[in-house]
Amino acid sequence: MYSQALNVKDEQASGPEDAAKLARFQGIIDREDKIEPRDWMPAAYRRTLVRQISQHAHSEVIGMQPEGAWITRAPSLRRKAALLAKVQDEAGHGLYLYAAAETMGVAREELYGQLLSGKAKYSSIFNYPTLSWADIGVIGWLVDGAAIMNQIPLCRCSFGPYARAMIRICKEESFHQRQGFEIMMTLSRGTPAQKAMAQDALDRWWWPSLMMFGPSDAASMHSADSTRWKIKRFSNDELRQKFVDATVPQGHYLGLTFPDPDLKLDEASGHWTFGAIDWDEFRRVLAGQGPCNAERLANRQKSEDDGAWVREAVAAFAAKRRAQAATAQPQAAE
Ligand code: BYC
Repeated sequence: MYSQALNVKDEQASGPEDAAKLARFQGIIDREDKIEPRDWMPAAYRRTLVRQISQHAHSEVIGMQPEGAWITRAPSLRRKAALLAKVQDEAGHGLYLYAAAETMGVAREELYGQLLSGKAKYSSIFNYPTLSWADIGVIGWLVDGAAIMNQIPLCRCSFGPYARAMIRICKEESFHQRQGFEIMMTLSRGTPAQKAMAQDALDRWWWPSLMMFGPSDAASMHSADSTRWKIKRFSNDELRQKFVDATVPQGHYLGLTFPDPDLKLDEASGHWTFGAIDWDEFRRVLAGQGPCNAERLANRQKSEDDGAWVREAVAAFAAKRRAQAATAQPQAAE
């Protein structure tokens, strides 16, 4: 697989992309077949996928922190077991996604480096703090709900390894969403203090959840290419609207209100219209100035440093096994 990926790189390095290759490539996409790592692809397609898949992987890994902070404080053994499983799933999603990015010939260490240096983005949503147990419910309900809305279409993405990784990820995200909604149901049917906690969490997480879908279509610089290449099947605004339409009735079912005075059902279209998103806040968070950006990256750096000895030990062990195998083989042949 690695040599296939190198072939892709070599081909890209060998000169301008000719029209015949581009036509073949776009033909595969237009027929709804998959582009595989061994196939020729334009450099820009590869760049976009490495960018998106690795940022997605970073989001899963950084996304473990806000919820991980509540594992020791979960209110019951049942809640603790479910939360632990969810956070472990997120580590697994990160691994599938880094592996999908690696099929394009980029080293995982390079991608980690981009995250730690602040060069690569991860989802804006994980730069907000989890202040109460209700935040764990809201993350499952809204954050995983938004993630599913965005990720189900990615199961049909044109790049095979990404599409296949997304199928399993989406199955697990669906469990995550349900466990979050169930926490919200319990809290909103609980004591007045529990219901107030659920409402406060919704108030704080609603707008950041809408920002997860990315800038408005007019400001989305990658959408045109990604749509042509069938990486994106729906625009940022389309997915945001689908999410609002699906989620508002759920919130009303919980007996909660949304922190948006402009939210109303447009009877003619059947869609919920909503107020203006604070794009300045979005841009600040992306620029590293959200409430928790520094903390998230510092924690990630600490894990990287603390794990260095494990990586060294694993590499030394693997080298020893290789050396043993090399000396053992001639004897076995005698
Ligand atoms: N946060 O041209 P655009 C999860 C960036 S994890 C940060 O529209 P594109 C979960 C964008 O990257 C959820 N950055 O871009 C885990 C680009 O910057 P660069 C993560 C954002 O790629 C644990 C620039 O803004 N999901 O599910 O066409 C627990 C311009 O945007 C954001 C994924 O990663 C943002 N919210 O569309 C629970 C899904 N939005 O790269 C849950 C895969 C935009 O030029 N990714 N940017 O520096 C995608 O579907 C697309 O990349 C996006 C953006 C829709 C996010």
